[in-house]
Amino acid sequence: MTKEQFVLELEKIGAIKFGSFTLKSGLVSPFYFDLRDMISHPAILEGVVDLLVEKIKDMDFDVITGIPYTALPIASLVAAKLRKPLIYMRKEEKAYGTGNNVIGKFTKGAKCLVIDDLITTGASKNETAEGYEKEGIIVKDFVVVIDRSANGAEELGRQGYKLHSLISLEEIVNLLQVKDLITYEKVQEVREFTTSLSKPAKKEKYVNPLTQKLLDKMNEKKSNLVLSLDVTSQAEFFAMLDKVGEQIVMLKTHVDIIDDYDENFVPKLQEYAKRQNFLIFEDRKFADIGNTVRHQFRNGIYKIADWAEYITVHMVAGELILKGLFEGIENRAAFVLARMSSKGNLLNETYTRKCFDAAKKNPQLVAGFIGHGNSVEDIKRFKAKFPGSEVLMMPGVKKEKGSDAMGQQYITIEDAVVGGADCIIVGRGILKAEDPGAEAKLYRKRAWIAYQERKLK
Ligand code: S5P
Repeated sequence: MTKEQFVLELEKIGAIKFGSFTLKSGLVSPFYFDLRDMISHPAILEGVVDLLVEKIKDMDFDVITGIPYTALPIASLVAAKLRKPLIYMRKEEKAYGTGNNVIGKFTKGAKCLVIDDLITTGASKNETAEGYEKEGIIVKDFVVVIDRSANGAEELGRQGYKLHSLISLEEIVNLLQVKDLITYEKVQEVREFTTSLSKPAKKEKYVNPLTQKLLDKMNEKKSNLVLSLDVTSQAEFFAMLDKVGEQIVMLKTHVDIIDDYDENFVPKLQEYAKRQNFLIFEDRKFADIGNTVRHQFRNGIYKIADWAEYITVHMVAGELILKGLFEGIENRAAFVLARMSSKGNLLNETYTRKCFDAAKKNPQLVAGFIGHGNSVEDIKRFKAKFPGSEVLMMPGVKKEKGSDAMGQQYITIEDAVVGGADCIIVGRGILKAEDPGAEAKLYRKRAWIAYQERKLK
């Protein structure tokens, strides 16, 4: 079957339609493609498989996958024809048993070619790649049957992937017009529609005032180093600040681990913050229902709301926790834990996406996200999905990659920042050094240089 015959067959079975269709987003589209029924037409199925085989047979890959559901049966036929192993990803992440989310046999480092039916914007393809990359599989190429996007290849290219397509929307409309199956006006309408999609309306980007405050302080102090001062006595706490306070843009506290906390602690901390010119961030990780976190933030011994401009929040209880925390309080904002650094943590991709959704709805309450990643690429993809201009704060950073005995995982200063960390959060890397002052200087210098270089790119 030729490409032209294939398109005409698709039109015949109603898989490609031109008219006026209201999409889920509310937009009215002049065309509608749905390739799901292709599998029930053996001649068409055979046709698309042959065309795909021809397209990819000389490409460099070890395994093939298809994105469920539409592309999976197609990918399995292609894999069999090319004598290449097929693998696929569960649609729901598995939370029990062996935890294997990829079905099929593969070796770590295998290059995987991903088949899908359509590409619209390219925005969702990297989620697929990310899932495989987490399992040690390398994804570089995507092959789609129809590219109906205006700039999908460009979008994927930005994320580090290459898009190949059997047929483009332009080819389809041209062919159908030649065959008198659609009018010239329709073709124009389609073109206008796709160009309008590729040019999102330019909006002034909202910047949370506390995000701005942090960015300003970073530039003023030429530091993106956040010290995690995890010590258990006031004496140690302030002795350490004497050594490193000048190097940091922000101090992260766990106030509840200080054995001899008393009413002198906060005023003294504030005096240091003013003198050494840093911001205060209490890493309290609020996670309860709105009414409870409201009190945990304002009341009790620590009265965190009185002195910490930035706090951490787990979104596990739902986004109304933000209302509970901040209602009636000004000049305070959250860093939402969208990913964690600890081994085996339960924050999966769906959870991360929900954190972004919650922030999108409450931009005035969220200054940034806490996140981590296992490589520069991994962090880049995570950061690319931030809903607005939030900052990425990254713990689990040391001079060398590694881990501790209690699940903490470290990546290097440069990997963190090149990937997208705006600030690095460092605890033991500095606290346990022989000369914490000198070590803080070194972390500060390396992180700041990496940050400047990233911004130049
Ligand atoms: O995912 C996370 C989130 C946070 S806020 N992983 C983390 O390690 N943290 C915090 O960063 C953690 O509570 C600790 O205070 C700091 C890392 O300390 P380090 O000694 O391992 O550098």
